[in-house]
Amino acid sequence: MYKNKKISVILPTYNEKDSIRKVVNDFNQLGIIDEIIVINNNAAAGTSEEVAKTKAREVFEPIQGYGAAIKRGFKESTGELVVVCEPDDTFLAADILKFLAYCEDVDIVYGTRTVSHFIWEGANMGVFLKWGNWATAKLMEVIFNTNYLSDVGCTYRLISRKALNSILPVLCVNSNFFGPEMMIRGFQLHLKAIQIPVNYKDRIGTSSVTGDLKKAFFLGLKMIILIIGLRFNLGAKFIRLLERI
Ligand SMILES: Nc1nc2c(ncn2[C@@H]2O[C@H](COP(=O)(O)OP(=O)(O)O)[C@@H](O)[C@H]2O)c(=O)[nH]1
Ligand SMILES: [Mg+2]
Repeated sequence: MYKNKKISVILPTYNEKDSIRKVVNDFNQLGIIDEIIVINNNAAAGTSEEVAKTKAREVFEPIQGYGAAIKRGFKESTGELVVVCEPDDTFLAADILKFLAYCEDVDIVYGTRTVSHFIWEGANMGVFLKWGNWATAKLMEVIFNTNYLSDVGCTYRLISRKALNSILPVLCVNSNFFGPEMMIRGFQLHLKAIQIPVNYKDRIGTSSVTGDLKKAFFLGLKMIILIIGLRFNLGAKFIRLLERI
């Protein structure tokens, strides 16, 4: 609970068998989280056994993709404040307190991983990823005239139930570029948002998205196409096409 508001944490999982128990426990130990929901997205064998040792509730989402997993988590959550994070131990559970500090001022609080002093040694945020995320965020900031943005790939975020109810029906992306779609839809709905620095650490286990530079480059390119496409109000057909490439 935060000021009498129930807090839900959503953790999508695909390849985090070796870290998920620790991350769930880290959130649990804060003593303020009311529900933790793990969305098992055809995750690695052994994941369910690890989740069963924690206080989290596990839900299975058969549609593959980060976006599909998060949308399922949003639908399953019951809190007035809903937090999305990752179970790969790249983020600090305690940073949730920083998100909560802003939740009365804005509808959505986004994390950013590109502030140098918050990037830990060994974190997957080298020159290419840092400036690539920054530049794509600047493109979004300029063409949608948003407030200050410095990352499009940070998956640690908080949204209020009221904002979630308005944004959920318009979220379309099922794949890895769900994050920037959510940001743009929020701005288009005039939801108030701010981006704040979060600690970014080395990952436990292997990344299946930005760990590979070639994959990260093409994901960045898709994000740029998505941003420009949504500026021209291209719809679901455009997104499905972009997801198939
Ligand atoms: N690659 C991938 N990640 C998924 C999928 N469904 C959910 N995820 C989650 O997406 C998040 C990002 O994946 P990760 O491998 O950590 O990529 P990175 O953060 O770019 O290093 C993790 O929390 C995954 O569990 C999926 O179908 N594919
Ligand atoms: Mg990750």
